[in-house]
Amino acid sequence: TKSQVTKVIEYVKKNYVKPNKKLFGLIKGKNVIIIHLESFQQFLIDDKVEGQTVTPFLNKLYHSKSTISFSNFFHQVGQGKTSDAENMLETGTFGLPEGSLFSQLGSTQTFQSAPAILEQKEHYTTAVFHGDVASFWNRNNVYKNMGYQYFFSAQYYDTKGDNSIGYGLKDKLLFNDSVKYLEHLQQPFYVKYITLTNHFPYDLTSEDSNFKTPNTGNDEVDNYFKTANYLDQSVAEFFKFLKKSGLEKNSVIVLYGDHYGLSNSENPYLSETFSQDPSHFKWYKEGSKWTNWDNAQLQRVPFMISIPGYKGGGINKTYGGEIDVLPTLLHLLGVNTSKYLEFGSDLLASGHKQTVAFRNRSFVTPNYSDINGKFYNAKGKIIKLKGNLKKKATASKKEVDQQLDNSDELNQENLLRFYTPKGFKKIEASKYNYNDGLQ
Ligand code: GP9
Ligand code: MN
Repeated sequence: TKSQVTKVIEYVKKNYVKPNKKLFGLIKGKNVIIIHLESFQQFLIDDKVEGQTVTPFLNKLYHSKSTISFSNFFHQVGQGKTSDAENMLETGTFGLPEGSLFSQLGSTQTFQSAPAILEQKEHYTTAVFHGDVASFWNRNNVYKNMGYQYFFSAQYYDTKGDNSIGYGLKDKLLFNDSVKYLEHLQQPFYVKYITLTNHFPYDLTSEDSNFKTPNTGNDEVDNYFKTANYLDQSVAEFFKFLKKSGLEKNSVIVLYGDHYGLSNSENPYLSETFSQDPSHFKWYKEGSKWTNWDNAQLQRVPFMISIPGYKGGGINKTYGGEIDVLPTLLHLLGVNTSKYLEFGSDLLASGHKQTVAFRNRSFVTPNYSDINGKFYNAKGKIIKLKGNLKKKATASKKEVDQQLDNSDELNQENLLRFYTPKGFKKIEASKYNYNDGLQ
């Protein structure tokens, strides 16, 4: 109702963080290519197993001066997994406390999402490329409500036989076989590639990879490195195409990991690989009892903004998460976000608060974390809260609860029906037809 939306607008206004003046509009008018790295965790960057560098291309990109890379960026998904990550990045709101917002609300939800904002404000063409069927996570309906103009899903590619594995088309083929569509999109375009091959249980044939896996005794953990290496090769091939085609000159490539690949129950097996590259896992005391704080350290995922030709990049240690991507990206594109109801804030702005809320209301900050109700210091030691620290931790907990409560209210009550930012035109889902054979 109207009074509920007024309350949420008040909350968002109070927490709005102004853009970084120097960087606002840095990449205005460039093509934006989002690469969704399926189940890709940050620890893979710069990791080595069995004497092999797991992701050589992404490592180079991460350390490049033309990339703004984040080293303390966390996923914030719930049970919606990939669809929660998509929801956060496209709308600046969290997924739901249970289930998937895409599945439960996506067919009838009012969005004010990135593709619509960029088409209306900056005349972008918008498209998604994904090798699974259009109906997975109800995407065919959600994307029309988000205002995506095109959705090149499975039926646009030859997914037969060995071309697919797991949920669909292999990543190298997704990037390769989508070129014929990409090159016909009117520029500037905002496109998203959702990869698939690095997905549980991380199957991959020996024709597609000769990466030597470790021997932890857990198949998923061992195979995870192989499919991550394959994904790295897929992205490398795509960047080669962007360079050769000349597209890279006026494009920005945003890469993010959508959520963890290995679950908490598999992490102790994973920790057996740490001794192969101890400098990479400095936070872990060899042989120490594995704790929930250790699990939290592994919830980091990459967030990299590759700006070919830019020299001002570097590794940014700011603590943040997927909820912060939309305001960060829109500001870089020169779009004012103060009127949109977004619950994160620009990671490049001085006013950004470094409290990262997980969907289950645990949270991490640079100095302390609340993981499932236990408090840890920055080194992972359980601490008793008292005095000033207790005050700060209580304030952080309140911040997390308010951020999630307001986002949940907006989504569960579909409050954007009652609030249209000045200058924003409501999205007309009926305008879009993805020729996917679905209704
Ligand atoms: C399939 C894929 C699912 O379309 O996106 O990924 P998940 O949600 O299982 O991480
Ligand atoms: Mn996923």
